Amino acid sequence: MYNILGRAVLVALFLSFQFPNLFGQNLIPQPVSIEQIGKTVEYNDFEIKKNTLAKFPWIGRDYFFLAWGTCEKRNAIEVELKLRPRVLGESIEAYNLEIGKKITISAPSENGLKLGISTLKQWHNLHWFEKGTIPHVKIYDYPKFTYRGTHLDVSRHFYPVRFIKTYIDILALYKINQFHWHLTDDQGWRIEIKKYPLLTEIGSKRTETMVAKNFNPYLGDSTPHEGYYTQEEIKEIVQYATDRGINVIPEIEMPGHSRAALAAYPQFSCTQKVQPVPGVWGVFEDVYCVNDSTLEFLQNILDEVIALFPSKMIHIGGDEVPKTRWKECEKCQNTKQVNQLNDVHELQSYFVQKIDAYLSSKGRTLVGWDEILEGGLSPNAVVMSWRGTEGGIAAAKQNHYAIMTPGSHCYFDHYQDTNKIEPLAIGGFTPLEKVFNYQPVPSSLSPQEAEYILGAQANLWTEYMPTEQQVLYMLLPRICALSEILWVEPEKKSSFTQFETRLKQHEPIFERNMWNYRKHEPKNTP
Ligand code: TNX
Repeated sequence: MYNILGRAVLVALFLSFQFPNLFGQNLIPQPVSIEQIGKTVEYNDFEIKKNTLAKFPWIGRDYFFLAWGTCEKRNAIEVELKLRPRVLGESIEAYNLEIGKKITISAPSENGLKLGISTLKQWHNLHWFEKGTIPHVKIYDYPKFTYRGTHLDVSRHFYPVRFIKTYIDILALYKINQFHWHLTDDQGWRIEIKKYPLLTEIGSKRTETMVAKNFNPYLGDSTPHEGYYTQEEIKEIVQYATDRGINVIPEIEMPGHSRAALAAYPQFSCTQKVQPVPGVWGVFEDVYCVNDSTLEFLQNILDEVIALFPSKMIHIGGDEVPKTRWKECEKCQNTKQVNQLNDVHELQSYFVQKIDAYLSSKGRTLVGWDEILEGGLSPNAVVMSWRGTEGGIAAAKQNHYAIMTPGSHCYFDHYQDTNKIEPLAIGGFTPLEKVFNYQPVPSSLSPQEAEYILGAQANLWTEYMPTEQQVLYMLLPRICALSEILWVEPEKKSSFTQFETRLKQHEPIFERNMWNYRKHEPKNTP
């Protein structure tokens, strides 16, 4: 008996060793179910029929050929896409993918179809070099969380449209469905606003940037840094992301982190002093002055933002707002008095509530960093919890939606290793395994409260990422770990070692695409 069992185990081990790559078992994130039917498919290239292309115009020719990189069709396999009814209680993002004599993707929504395409694309990226017969498989898949986000700060450093598309390609490959675009901050305003041209004429340029961490004594690089996206470019990016199943959430920072805007329009600050766009990092005391004319200015900006971004969620920042100026400002004190506010925290809350009411009147939902909890949470606000998980917990307990992005696990501007050769980063320590072990739903929440945790997000603040290559190095491969925890139910999650094995097979994808990445060295390698 022992012998037979032993043999069976050995055979099983041998088989899994022989075919570690087959049947989609190297996919990230791991699908909910993969069923193998038999060996049938001779696979070379795929062909999407013209009528399918007509029905789903977002699979344009470019996208298709980009995805599969082929011109010649030898033994082309037909790809068919089908919208099907949603099964009761099923995730709207579910999809079925069958790789057989033909490839069929069916889903209850277009986003489901796009997720199926993403799996197919990843699978092909992993296997394109293997010729021959592959097993007939059926995948049924859906995500654990509806909000699977990644952020990018383009204020501290600006990156061109081409790079933003690459970034989106990577997010789509790993089924991230929310791109949080941090478009404004102290060091640069990066979105064209037609009504206020100085925002970009003045606010998108700084004369220089601090070298490394030379705060004191200050050392600048004497190199101007500038850039912004025109409204046409924004539309192009939004379309590009939408085609790949990604929603773009714009962030317009207020009332803090607003020095670039105030450099252009100092009349909306408390002191009205003209100050340049800073090239040094930090939190600045000059913020928007809380009065009606500032609110009108910001609402006009939001009007243009809303017209460009179909996203239901609009992020208004709200973080790190020193109250120094407000305490001494006549206008702010007047606003406080007229509205019977007790302190400056309530003044911040008043400000956020005004913006919340405005966005709500336009059918949008306000998202803000967890400081928006201070002084009372605005009725419809969604909280992005960054200073730990407490903000998310507090929001959920007040029946508000929350997105988890704690510095401890989701800050991809933190170091990935303690070694001395890592490129300069802001600080912290967030290695791959830590991201993989993150569980977005805090254990202190009841099952009902847990429903308010929409998901999680990685943040890439770019103070210390002056180049595209550095951004990618910080993103890859940690985004793969985030993707896994946002998609897979915790009880079905693989071991970290198994994840490492899968990840190794993704490195050639990064290399072929010339995406810079941090090579992961599994600890258990002999
Ligand atoms: C805090 S996270 C900030 C950013 C910085 C980041 C650096 C947040 C809402 N505010 O302004 O870039 O730390 O890690």
